[in-house]
Amino acid sequence: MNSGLVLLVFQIGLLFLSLIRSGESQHIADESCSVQILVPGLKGEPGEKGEKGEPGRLGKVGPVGQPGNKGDTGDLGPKGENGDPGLPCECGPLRKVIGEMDILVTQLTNELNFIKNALPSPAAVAGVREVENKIYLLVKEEKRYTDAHEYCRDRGGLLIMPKDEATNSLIASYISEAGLSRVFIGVNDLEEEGQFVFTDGSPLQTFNKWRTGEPNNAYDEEDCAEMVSSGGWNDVTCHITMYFVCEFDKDAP
Ligand SMILES: [Ca+2]
Ligand SMILES: [Ca+2]
Repeated sequence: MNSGLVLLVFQIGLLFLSLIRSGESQHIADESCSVQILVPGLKGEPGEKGEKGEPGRLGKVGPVGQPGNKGDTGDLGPKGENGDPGLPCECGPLRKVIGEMDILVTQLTNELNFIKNALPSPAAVAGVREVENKIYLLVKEEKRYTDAHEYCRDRGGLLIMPKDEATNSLIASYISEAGLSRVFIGVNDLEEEGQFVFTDGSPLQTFNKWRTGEPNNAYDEEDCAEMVSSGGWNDVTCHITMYFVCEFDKDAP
């Protein structure tokens, strides 16, 4: 029991005794005897808000997070700069060799085709003669002029056309070495009497090798030509048969 409460009880006792002693009514007039009851007062007004406190200490480091999703593909980059100029090609010699080989292959192919086409049988041919751009073939089969012409043409050639002294001499030696006396050559005046032309249609211009007194168009029927072993020419009938010489261009396909 605290002192306040003891004082209260004591004062209440004194009051009770005085009431009995005065015998008066319950009116309490003596201020000195007023009752003082000590009870807690009403709650006061709240104080003003305090200042903001100091920042707290750093928290603990958190756990490692989950991996993020893959990002989108980036945009196309800008065009790069032009490269440096290339070095000069040093394959000129190689190209030259290849070019020479191409020429050689073409020549061999042509000659092989010629051999396959032109040689009916080894016994029928007395061998071939060759110059820079021509191959000459003596065919030891007796044929009429037009048949001899077709024989050569079917194999990619023509009856021999001696258009200069060198060619004429070559063919003449070819004939004599084969032991022959005459062959058909590609000269005729079938189109117009007296106007001799080569079998390619070109006229005889600066060169011919007519023997003395020829062409004489004997019996009015000599429209074809032969070469004798001396190299001289003579017009003869086209209907007789004899050996003949074909010529082939090496450049022909
Ligand atoms: Ca004639
Ligand atoms: Ca004649």
